[in-house]
Amino acid sequence: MRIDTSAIQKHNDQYLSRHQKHFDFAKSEVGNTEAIIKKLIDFQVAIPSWALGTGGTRFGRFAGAGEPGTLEQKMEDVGLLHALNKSSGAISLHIPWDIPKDYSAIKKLGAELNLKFDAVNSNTFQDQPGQEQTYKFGSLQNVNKAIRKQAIQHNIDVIKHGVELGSQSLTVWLSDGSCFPGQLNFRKAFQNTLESLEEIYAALPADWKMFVEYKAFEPNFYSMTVGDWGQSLLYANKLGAKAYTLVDLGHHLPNANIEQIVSLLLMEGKLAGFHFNDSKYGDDDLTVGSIKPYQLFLIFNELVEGMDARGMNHATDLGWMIDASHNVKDPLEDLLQSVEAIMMSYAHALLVDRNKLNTAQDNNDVVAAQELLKQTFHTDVRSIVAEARLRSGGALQPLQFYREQQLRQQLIKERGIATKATGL
Ligand code: PSV
Ligand code: MN
Repeated sequence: MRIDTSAIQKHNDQYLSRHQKHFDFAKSEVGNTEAIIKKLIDFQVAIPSWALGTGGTRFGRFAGAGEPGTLEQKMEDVGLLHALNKSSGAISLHIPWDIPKDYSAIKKLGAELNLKFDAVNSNTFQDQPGQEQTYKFGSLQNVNKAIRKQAIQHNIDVIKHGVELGSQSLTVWLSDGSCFPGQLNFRKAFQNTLESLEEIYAALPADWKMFVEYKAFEPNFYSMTVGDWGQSLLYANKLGAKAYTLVDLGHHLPNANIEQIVSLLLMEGKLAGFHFNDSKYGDDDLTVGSIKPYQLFLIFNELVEGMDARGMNHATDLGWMIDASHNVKDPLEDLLQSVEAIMMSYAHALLVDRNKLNTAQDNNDVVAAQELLKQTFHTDVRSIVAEARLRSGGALQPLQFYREQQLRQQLIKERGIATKATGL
């Protein structure tokens, strides 16, 4: 399904005068709106191909309706999001859930929908039908060389798919680890993993990056072989200049100071980018900004500070992606909410008065520093984000538009109620 641009125009006309009032007020409150809007327009957040269907838990899955049943339909869903918010101009494929059968047709569709192909993701956390070796006891870490070889080859195949589509990075997330004390020799597991990653790294094209994603627990519950940012950074440093640490917000132990992790990874030039989501307990994969919006702002504050310190391009130098699961919501509505939360946090971070903050920090003025961040966080930036969308041709109120136009009902008409998107 493609969105009729005249419908967006009509929607915008309806909300324009109200928006203008809010935007005029924001402009009077905030000094550098034009510079912020320019940055917001450039900023794109990739949508993972596995987030377009209804998610589930280990207790079950309550299917949605009108889910995308093919890669083409998943791309159309991302195209729909992008048409509405103009900030979702990339898709990230998980292999083998979404193996492109006809590269040129998929590339053509991507171009029609204005979508880029973000990082490709390998999957050695599940066995696939017909697969020779099992990953039950790990993949790249496995004590059995034949299993490691199979997992290495899979990652190299994923790179090949990505090259065909114009991706430029490989994300490796390993479920490898152990469930019980004594099960694994930690050092051997690390060394096997490193050697395996080295072989994959050697197959990276010159202009590619490798993102090493860490996770504290699940599905292994005693140890994870890439369990935290320290371990990921060890691998990235040992692998070389093209390897980086990827932060997924849900992959930490409770109360971890993620903003500090981000700051130090940026300082080391080793931050790959983000998988955004939110959580209350563990890897809950909830809508971005739904539980801890202040933390999200603090993370963006460090991102902007750290990227500017290194002269980095906010839009292109790191990989930005949502990695969430929608168990009780329409995935497209959830993704619209998530992208909006990301754009708001980014806008807030751009608003921070760096000189004032630096002065407060240099003078040990704790209250001034804290107040500055708090006041910035409480500034209403919704109309600034909406203005960026408007100028790019998106909808002033994407979620409202989605509901008013009954887009899910249209998708159900096209696809039926029984289609099932691939993924977990
Ligand atoms: C693992 O929990 C993860 O965050 C990794 O990024 C996976 O590739 C993704 O979720 C999909 O299951
Ligand atoms: Mn992730």
